[in-house]
Amino acid sequence: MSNRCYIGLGSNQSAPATQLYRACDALAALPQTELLSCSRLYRSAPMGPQDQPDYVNAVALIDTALEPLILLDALQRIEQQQGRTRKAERWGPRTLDLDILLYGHQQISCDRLQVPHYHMCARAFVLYPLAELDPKLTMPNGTTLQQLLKECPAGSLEALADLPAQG
Ligand code: A4P
Ligand code: MG
Repeated sequence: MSNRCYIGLGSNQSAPATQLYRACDALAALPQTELLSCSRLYRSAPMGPQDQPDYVNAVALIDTALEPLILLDALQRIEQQQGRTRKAERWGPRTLDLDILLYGHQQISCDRLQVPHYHMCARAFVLYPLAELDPKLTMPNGTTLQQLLKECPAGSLEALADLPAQG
């Protein structure tokens, strides 16, 4: 069975846009997974500690037969392959962050995985790229993406470039 999943991509180190392009290629290469679409890239000021570079973010839509925790393992491997080192500092700089935003309409809560991704509903750098991919999206709890956008100003968010189309 396949599941439509939205993946949040973020980077603020080592050529962030290039990191996101590479990550999209890596998503497309995952087993039992098809990359359906990617949003444009967006730049925004860092949320959290301010003494770090601006972030580049995007959202990708995949269709996958990988179970949620297997998908999480795969995403963490991609992060590691792209030089991510986990530090104690919360919300610190990183070469690549891949978050499972939505996994079909499932709500998942276990030690390693919280879906929908916590705080995604109030983050402009998640909601605006998501709206590009599916403006009519509804959260598993019934809240519409349009309702969330109304309560989430774009702030410093700025659209940059298209990610290349994937077949
Ligand atoms: N985890 C739980 N749920 C999930 C999920 N849905 N997807 C667990 C992915 N992982 C999930 O993540 C810590 C643990 O969360 C994982 O081991 C997994 O089991 P992490 O990637 O190691 O840590 P983190 O990313 O530093 O922590 P956190 O709290 O997830 O950070 P965020 O929320 O990702 O924020 N500013 C801008 N403008 N743009 C950004 O993208 N990102 C951050 C990081 C800070 N400021 C930012 C941005
Ligand atoms: Mg993360």
